[in-house]
Amino acid sequence: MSIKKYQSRVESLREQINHHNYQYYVLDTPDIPDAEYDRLLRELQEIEQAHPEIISPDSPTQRVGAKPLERFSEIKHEVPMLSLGNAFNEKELRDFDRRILDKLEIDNFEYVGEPKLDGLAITIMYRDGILDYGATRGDGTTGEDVTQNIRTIKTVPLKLSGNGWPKVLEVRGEVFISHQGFKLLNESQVKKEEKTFANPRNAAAGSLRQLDSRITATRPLEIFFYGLGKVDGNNLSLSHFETLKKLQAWGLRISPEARLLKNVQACLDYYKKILKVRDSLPYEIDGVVFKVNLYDLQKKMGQVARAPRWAIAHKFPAAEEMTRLLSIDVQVGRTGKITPVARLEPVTVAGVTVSNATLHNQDEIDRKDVRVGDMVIVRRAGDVIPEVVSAIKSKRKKGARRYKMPTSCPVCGSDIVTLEGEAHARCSGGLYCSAQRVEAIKHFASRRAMDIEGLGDKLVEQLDEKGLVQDVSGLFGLKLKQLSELDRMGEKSANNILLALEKTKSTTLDRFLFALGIRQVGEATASALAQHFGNLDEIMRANLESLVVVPDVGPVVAENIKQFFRDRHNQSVIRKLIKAGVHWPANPVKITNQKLKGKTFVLTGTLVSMSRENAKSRLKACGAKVSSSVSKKTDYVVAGENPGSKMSKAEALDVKVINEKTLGKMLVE
Ligand code: I6G
Repeated sequence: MSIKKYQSRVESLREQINHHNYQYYVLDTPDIPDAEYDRLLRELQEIEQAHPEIISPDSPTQRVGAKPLERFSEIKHEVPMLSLGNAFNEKELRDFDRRILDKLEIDNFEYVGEPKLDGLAITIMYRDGILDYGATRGDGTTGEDVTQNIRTIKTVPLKLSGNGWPKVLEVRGEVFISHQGFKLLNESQVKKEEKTFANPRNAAAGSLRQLDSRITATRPLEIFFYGLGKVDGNNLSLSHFETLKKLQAWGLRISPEARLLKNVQACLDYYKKILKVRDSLPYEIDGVVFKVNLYDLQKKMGQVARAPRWAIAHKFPAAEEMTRLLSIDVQVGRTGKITPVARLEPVTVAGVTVSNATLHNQDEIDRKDVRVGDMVIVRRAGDVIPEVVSAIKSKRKKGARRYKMPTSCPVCGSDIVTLEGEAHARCSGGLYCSAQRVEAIKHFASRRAMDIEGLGDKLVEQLDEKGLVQDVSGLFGLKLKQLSELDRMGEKSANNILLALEKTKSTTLDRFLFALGIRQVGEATASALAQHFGNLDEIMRANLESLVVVPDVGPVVAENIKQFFRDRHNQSVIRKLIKAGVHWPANPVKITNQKLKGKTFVLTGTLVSMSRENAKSRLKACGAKVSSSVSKKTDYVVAGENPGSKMSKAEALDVKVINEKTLGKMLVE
């Protein structure tokens, strides 16, 4: 065959195969027999083998996997990958709808409903219609580069079909394995005498995170696309539903169950309908997702922490099973919280083997009257920790005794105390208790906190057992020799840990605050604190009054923050961390928009929640002017404690006077 001839044959074969892939995988309506499809693919493979120079990365033959990787590299998501808030019942869904109605002040808008697959979120970037890379969700900001694996998924086009796609198109979806795929995969694992998977989700996760993509290529991974990341070069559409239709036209498989719904009642009907057909769907779902359809409205709703305010997952009821309660142990958490854990005869609940479940606290155990030896009902809901729901008293053996929690910590022997108003008991050992110490270090090193690569839970446990770290600051004093003498640790890995520690010294105030592990201070609160105060000193010095001004911080959280920073030991750890070189940019106040542009503020009296300098720089960051005297041109006078004459002048000139709390809100909203 002449070069020209086989080139045109190759093009024709690729086109035909792509067309049949689209019919088969996206539309679910194959238009040729399998044998004919196989013949076309084989012919293309043969020509490409004979002329390797014509192989292109988007050829349909290029899905077989590539050389194994040593590790995945990281990919930063330009548009963060959010997670979804949950509604567990009708009321919570109606509350969600009400929040939207109130905020948008309209009473007529549509939703889109889609099933929520029990899989893994991924993002795929297409540039000029060609698959560029694929990444896992990771912590929402940074994921792992799993391009080689994504390329092996037959339902992922290597090249988009049709036309009109934007130059840069990042699409998001859920990777999963169907019930049938799971069954065949486990049968094949048994045949190969390899480990079987507990459920389709684990199988999908294990397959997607395979370093050897040739193995991934043998796994029955599938995908549904449900949204967008970064899009450039073309205005895609005005609504989510239109986007879904476009994605489908470009060969990206969307859920066949996606529906446009006219109001919250239609959402509730949709939920019931999908719940009814749940067991007959070929894949596992754990609820449905509702999204406001119009992008304009989505934009107006915005997001809170890491979840959009315009979307929600309405979860299906949890699965429940019966099993025997063998014993009750207590676990000590990072903050000393004591949790009774039920050790159970293993039972499969919604596809997952459960042998431990939480009993929450002594009150719950008393209320449910759960006793060792009882047959109990265990519930598992999605990714939530399984719990013991109730005991079957009719099956209780004679002599079964009520359970009482120990009065001293099983790890350090300190007293267990229950503070007034708290449901949970706590070990009073503080960082003397190795369980708390270890958990605090694990948290500090974790991905969302300081993100110390390679410093996993097992390693932290070893460091503690060998007495190598007394608190988190000790990590930065570790020596190569100490690390390389640990189990399963060579000099190279030890060196990598030291490099990772060095790297994490350069951090952000948000991360650092979260990493400290202050009770009830999650990522969102840590961020709010960093943004509000601007620097650590002010947070450490803040009193309760000034803390409660911060969004997300109520009196209990404020008390926790205050107590944490009042503690001498914590102060000393922070000093040691800073001395070791941990640092962050001086002022993380984000100049994100100019929402107060053109407004003039005057400050009077003593501000308690932030220093005057900080208030000024934050106002300026938002585009406002800060003036020292009140005039007719002043828009707001901020009155702190003991305001001076500026306050009376403001009143005389009819200038609006606001308090610090209102100022705090204006700065962050
Ligand atoms: O995790 C998810 C599953 C399904 C989603 C999602 C979804 O839509 C059908 N949509 C969004 C916007 C997000 N997560 C953040």
